[in-house]
Amino acid sequence: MIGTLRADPAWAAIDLLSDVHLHAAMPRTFEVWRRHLLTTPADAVLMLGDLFEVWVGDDARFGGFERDCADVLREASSRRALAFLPGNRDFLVGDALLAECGVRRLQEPTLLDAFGQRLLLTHGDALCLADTDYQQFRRLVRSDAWQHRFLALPLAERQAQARAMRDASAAHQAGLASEQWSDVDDAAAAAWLVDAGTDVMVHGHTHRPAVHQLADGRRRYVLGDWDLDGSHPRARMLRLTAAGLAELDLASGRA
Ligand SMILES: [Mn+2]
Repeated sequence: MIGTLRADPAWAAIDLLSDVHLHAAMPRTFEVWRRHLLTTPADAVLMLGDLFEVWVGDDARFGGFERDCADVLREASSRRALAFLPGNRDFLVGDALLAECGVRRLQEPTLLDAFGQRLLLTHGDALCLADTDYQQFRRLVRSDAWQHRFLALPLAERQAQARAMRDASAAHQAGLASEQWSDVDDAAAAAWLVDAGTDVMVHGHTHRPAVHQLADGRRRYVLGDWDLDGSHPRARMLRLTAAGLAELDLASGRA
């Protein structure tokens, strides 16, 4: 089931970003994200998953770092349209957070119709088919039964379990060469594009920003992750206007 988002006729620019991985231990990343949401010249900001490093339930929004993030979303949504499509880290973002903060939820995937262009937006993890362990895990944690059980746990217990999952995932990735990291399956991406009736996909998740040319003139744009706290500062995103997609990197001041 493909969602749709039709740009408001008054809009002139739409920002597309993903994989900000907001986390209390990354204050510079938070600050650049905050400033961008509040000051971008774009009329809309579409956040395509893994906005948060982890989200264990909307009850976390009442305190600490999560509250700071919610405050930014609420203020930014009073200035421009915001939308969120869930990633593998933050698929538990619920309607309570989004409604309170004025953020529209996007279906996975969503067909964006803007400025005479049609782009299929997805986080990207559902297309990493070679990682069959992950796909099995994804089916489990996206099930209503699992989510119902998990969200019934005390907040501290959910946070502890999420930390353990992050550590296990980092340990798994550390044991692989970068070319072994899972990537989007081009044939599956092309099939999604055929279904959606368009030629251009934008996704994140893999942290490997690029433009891939697929067969029959189709293209797959990959968003980058954000990290302004580490040794390789980066905050890449795409801006869609009537002229097409343009790359920006907030870390280099070219935005
Ligand atoms: Mn991801």
